[in-house]
Amino acid sequence: MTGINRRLVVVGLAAAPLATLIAGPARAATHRVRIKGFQYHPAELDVSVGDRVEFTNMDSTPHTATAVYKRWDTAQLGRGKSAKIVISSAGDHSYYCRPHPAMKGVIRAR
Ligand SMILES: [Cu+2]
Repeated sequence: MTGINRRLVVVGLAAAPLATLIAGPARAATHRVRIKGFQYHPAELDVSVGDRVEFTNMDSTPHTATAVYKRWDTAQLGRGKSAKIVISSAGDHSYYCRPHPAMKGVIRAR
Protein backbone atom coordinates (compact mmCIF):
# COMPACT_ATOMS: atom_id res chain seq x y z
CA MET A 1 0.00 0.00 0.00
CA THR A 2 1.38 3.46 -0.85
CA GLY A 3 1.56 6.29 1.63
CA ILE A 4 -1.32 8.11 -0.07
CA ASN A 5 -3.59 5.06 0.04
CA ARG A 6 -2.83 4.49 3.71
CA ARG A 7 -3.77 8.08 4.54
CA LEU A 8 -7.10 7.73 2.70
CA VAL A 9 -7.97 4.61 4.69
CA VAL A 10 -7.25 6.39 7.99
CA VAL A 11 -9.40 9.38 6.98
CA GLY A 12 -12.21 7.03 5.99
CA LEU A 13 -12.19 5.30 9.36
CA ALA A 14 -12.19 8.61 11.24
CA ALA A 15 -15.16 9.87 9.21
CA ALA A 16 -17.34 6.83 9.88
CA PRO A 17 -18.50 7.79 13.43
CA LEU A 18 -19.33 11.30 12.24
CA ALA A 19 -21.52 9.90 9.45
CA THR A 20 -23.31 7.80 12.05
CA LEU A 21 -24.06 10.90 14.14
CA ILE A 22 -25.43 12.75 11.14
CA ALA A 23 -27.65 9.79 10.22
CA GLY A 24 -29.18 9.82 13.71
CA PRO A 25 -29.30 7.32 16.54
CA ALA A 26 -31.38 4.71 14.68
CA ARG A 27 -28.55 3.00 12.84
CA ALA A 28 -29.87 0.17 10.71
CA ALA A 29 -28.27 -3.19 11.39
CA THR A 30 -27.99 -6.11 9.00
CA HIS A 31 -28.97 -9.51 10.39
CA ARG A 32 -28.11 -12.74 8.65
CA VAL A 33 -30.32 -15.77 8.17
CA ARG A 34 -28.84 -18.87 6.58
CA ILE A 35 -31.05 -21.36 4.79
CA LYS A 36 -29.67 -24.83 5.30
CA GLY A 37 -31.22 -28.30 5.42
CA PHE A 38 -34.64 -26.87 4.48
CA GLN A 39 -34.62 -24.67 7.59
CA TYR A 40 -33.99 -21.02 8.40
CA HIS A 41 -31.15 -20.40 10.85
CA PRO A 42 -32.20 -18.72 13.05
CA ALA A 43 -35.90 -19.35 12.42
CA GLU A 44 -36.80 -16.65 14.97
CA LEU A 45 -35.08 -13.30 14.84
CA ASP A 46 -35.54 -10.07 16.82
CA VAL A 47 -34.73 -6.85 14.96
CA SER A 48 -35.43 -3.12 15.11
CA VAL A 49 -37.64 -1.40 12.56
CA GLY A 50 -35.46 -0.26 9.67
CA ASP A 51 -33.01 -3.15 10.01
CA ARG A 52 -32.07 -5.34 7.07
CA VAL A 53 -32.15 -9.09 6.96
CA GLU A 54 -29.92 -10.90 4.52
CA PHE A 55 -30.95 -14.43 3.57
CA THR A 56 -28.31 -16.77 2.13
CA ASN A 57 -29.19 -20.17 0.72
CA MET A 58 -26.65 -22.87 1.59
CA ASP A 59 -28.72 -25.70 0.06
CA SER A 60 -28.41 -26.90 -3.53
CA THR A 61 -32.22 -26.65 -3.77
CA PRO A 62 -33.54 -23.15 -4.51
CA HIS A 63 -35.50 -21.52 -1.68
CA THR A 64 -37.26 -18.23 -1.00
CA ALA A 65 -38.07 -16.22 2.09
CA THR A 66 -41.52 -14.79 1.43
CA ALA A 67 -43.53 -12.69 3.86
CA VAL A 68 -46.91 -14.24 4.61
CA TYR A 69 -48.52 -10.82 3.96
CA LYS A 70 -46.56 -10.61 0.64
CA ARG A 71 -44.86 -7.31 1.41
CA TRP A 72 -41.42 -8.73 0.73
CA ASP A 73 -39.96 -11.73 -1.04
CA THR A 74 -36.37 -12.70 -1.75
CA ALA A 75 -37.39 -14.47 -5.00
CA GLN A 76 -35.78 -17.85 -5.66
CA LEU A 77 -32.26 -18.07 -4.27
CA GLY A 78 -29.96 -20.66 -5.78
CA ARG A 79 -27.09 -22.21 -3.87
CA GLY A 80 -24.81 -19.59 -2.33
CA LYS A 81 -27.07 -16.69 -3.37
CA SER A 82 -28.18 -13.95 -0.99
CA ALA A 83 -30.90 -11.33 -0.91
CA LYS A 84 -31.57 -8.52 1.54
CA ILE A 85 -34.93 -7.26 2.66
CA VAL A 86 -35.75 -4.25 4.85
CA ILE A 87 -38.09 -4.55 7.81
CA SER A 88 -40.05 -1.32 7.63
CA SER A 89 -42.80 -1.89 10.20
CA ALA A 90 -43.10 -3.17 13.75
CA GLY A 91 -44.71 -6.49 14.53
CA ASP A 92 -44.24 -10.15 13.78
CA HIS A 93 -43.25 -10.77 10.17
CA SER A 94 -43.97 -14.41 9.48
CA TYR A 95 -42.44 -15.84 6.34
CA TYR A 96 -42.13 -19.13 4.48
CA CYS A 97 -40.53 -20.71 1.45
CA ARG A 98 -42.79 -20.68 -1.63
CA PRO A 99 -41.60 -24.05 -3.05
CA HIS A 100 -41.57 -25.62 0.43
CA PRO A 101 -44.37 -24.05 2.53
CA ALA A 102 -43.45 -26.23 5.53
CA MET A 103 -40.34 -24.03 5.90
CA LYS A 104 -41.29 -21.21 8.25
CA GLY A 105 -39.65 -18.37 10.12
CA VAL A 106 -40.56 -15.19 11.92
CA ILE A 107 -38.86 -11.82 12.28
CA ARG A 108 -40.01 -9.81 15.28
CA ALA A 109 -39.52 -6.10 14.79
CA ARG A 110 -39.74 -3.57 17.62
CU1 LIG B 1 -37.48 -23.96 0.22
